[in-house]
Amino acid sequence: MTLVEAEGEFLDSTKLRIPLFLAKNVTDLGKESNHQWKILAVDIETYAKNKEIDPQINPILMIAVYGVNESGKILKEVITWRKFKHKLDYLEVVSDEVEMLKRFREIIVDYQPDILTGYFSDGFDLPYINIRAEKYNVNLNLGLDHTELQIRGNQGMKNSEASIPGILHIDVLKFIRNIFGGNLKTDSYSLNAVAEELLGHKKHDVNLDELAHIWDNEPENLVDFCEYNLHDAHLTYKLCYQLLPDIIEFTKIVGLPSYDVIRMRFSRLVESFIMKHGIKQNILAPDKATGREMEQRMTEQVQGAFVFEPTPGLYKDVVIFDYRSLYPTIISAHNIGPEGLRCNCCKHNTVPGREQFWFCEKEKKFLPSIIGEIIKRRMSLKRFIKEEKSEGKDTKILEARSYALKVLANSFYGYLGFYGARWYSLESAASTTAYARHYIKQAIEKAEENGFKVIYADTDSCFLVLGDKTINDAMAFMDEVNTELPGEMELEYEGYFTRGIFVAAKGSDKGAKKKYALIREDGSLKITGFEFVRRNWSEYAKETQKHLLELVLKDKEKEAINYVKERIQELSEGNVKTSELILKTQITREISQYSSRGPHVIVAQKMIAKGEPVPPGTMVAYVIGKGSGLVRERAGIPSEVKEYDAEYYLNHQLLPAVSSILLVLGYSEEDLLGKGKQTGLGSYF
Ligand code: TTP
Ligand code: MN
Ligand code: MN
Repeated sequence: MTLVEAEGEFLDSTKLRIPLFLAKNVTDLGKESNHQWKILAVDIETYAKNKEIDPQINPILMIAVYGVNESGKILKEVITWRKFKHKLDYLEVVSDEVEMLKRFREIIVDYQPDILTGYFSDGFDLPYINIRAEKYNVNLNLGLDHTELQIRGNQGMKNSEASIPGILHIDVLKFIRNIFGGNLKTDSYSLNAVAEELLGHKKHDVNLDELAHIWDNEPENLVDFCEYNLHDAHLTYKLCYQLLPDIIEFTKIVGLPSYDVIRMRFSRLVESFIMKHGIKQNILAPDKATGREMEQRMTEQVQGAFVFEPTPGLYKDVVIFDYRSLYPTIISAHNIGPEGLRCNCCKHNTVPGREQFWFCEKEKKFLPSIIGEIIKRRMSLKRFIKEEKSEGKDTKILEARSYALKVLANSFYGYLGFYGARWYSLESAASTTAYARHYIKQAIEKAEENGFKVIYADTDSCFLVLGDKTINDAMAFMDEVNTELPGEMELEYEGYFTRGIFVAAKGSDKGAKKKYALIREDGSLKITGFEFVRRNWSEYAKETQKHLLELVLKDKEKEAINYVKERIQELSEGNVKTSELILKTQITREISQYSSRGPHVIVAQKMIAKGEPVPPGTMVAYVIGKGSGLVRERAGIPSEVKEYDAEYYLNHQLLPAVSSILLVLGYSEEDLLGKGKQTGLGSYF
């Protein structure tokens, strides 16, 4: 993925679709290649009555391709084999499925893309196409050496991988799922959700469940599906085009072909990264463990991070500091790794709290020396993001890249303690967290010495209350910590918040960990751990919680209490739309295999009885209806529930969503429901 210069000669290439060059000498010019990649995206729609996906039985109905060539010309086409009246200029209607497959082959061979892309094309589009082509003996010799599309993996389509010799196949979903997705807010990696978040694209929805019926009975209505098909190919193209710089970045860092990089998880990416540098530095890779040793490793654990328990309450003027790339900078600064462990020369240099371990101080060792590259890349990227942001540019994708680099760097730590690692070193992993605990405790101590009250700390961050001090004082404290830190270690200022709330853990008066909400001067919120980020809560409960947090953080306590009272009243009087009360649970196996019948299983059975299939993976939506008997038996399909069970929603959704927050204000559930004696803010009314 960089520019190289090659000397050599052209050979006879009649057996190839491209020229053949034998390079005798290749020199890396160390420059970015400005090659314009020719990308072709593909997407298929299949016949699936009752959501049944079976490539042996069900035909492909349409295939869409979308690409842009070197001179900017767009190729967009949908091929189908059902004749109907239409005015679509991109639609090609052929006589049957066989002709469609042949035409698909022809397009790819003519177009000769550098990259063929799809969304889950490893596990759906390409294996499906392949199975259909095999069935009809259509030769899919797409490779630049005339070889066929290759599908690897024999545990069914979902787990397969598709490749074409000479053409890079990028399954965008694989890259998102393995490397890029962690930073996304969406909890679904569907094409629509990902495109919406990364590209800001609006949905183009059709009901795919109807496609088979329309294909059979109302072909004149196929237009929408063709549009949809092309739209998906187009979105996939855009995602691939936009993410390609990131894929290339990772390819360069890790030193493996892009094809492999996007299909790997972080633990393997890290090892490849290490091996790449090992080759450069002439370092022999240790063998992997086997047998007993492997089993032994699997039982071992290290002590984790330090968390400072918060005291529930509402705080003013909160400042957060957080160490930048903490574990990676510790590994680098303290030369952590198997090679420097318990050297003969530095016995005095023991790890805080782990006096049986020490690492060499004299000579920088292999592992800690290479992690710096990732830290530096991320640092410069973060600077760039800041610049772009200040110019008002969208930095979503850059931030996802920064996040991916962060995870890659953090995976070093996980790797050291991972039983399958070549450079396994439990002592090193344990020492990394020991140093981390040491450094966060040190920051807390310093903060207190400087007169700040520390209200919370987790792993590498600490939350201070300014009190009678200023932000400048806090910055001075940070500088003081930083002057004493080794290497690239640095405590960073994360932000100032006008207010923050910490709530009690369930059934306890102690503060919950990793659960708080803060508000910035501009009114934006930073919320961690509250229920409204989870999906088994109704929109109504989530919305109430979020709005309540906002009011409380904006110092509108009286309004907050009134708001909750209004919501309770509205809910109790049956005035909430059932669409806001929908609960969702995913079905993970065949319904017949469920022994316990939760509400989602009961509703799934109702759906099946109505002729609507519920295969594993379906998200079942339901509402708890009013009536007598068990709650789960009153769960119904949302559109069929006339009256919801207000008491259920009050006790299991609304109150649990708000009570811990109100407790901080000195208000109990009884107070709200007007039952017991009012305390605390009750005096306002
Ligand atoms: P973070 O502060 O989230 O990460 P960071 O310090 O590496 O990077 P940043 O510059 O964005 O602050 O977490 C602190 C440490 O916790 C991190 O260095 C390693 C560990 N950690 C993991 O092991 N796995 C994870 O998924 C995360 C988020 C952190
Ligand atoms: Mn950090
Ligand atoms: Mn942190």
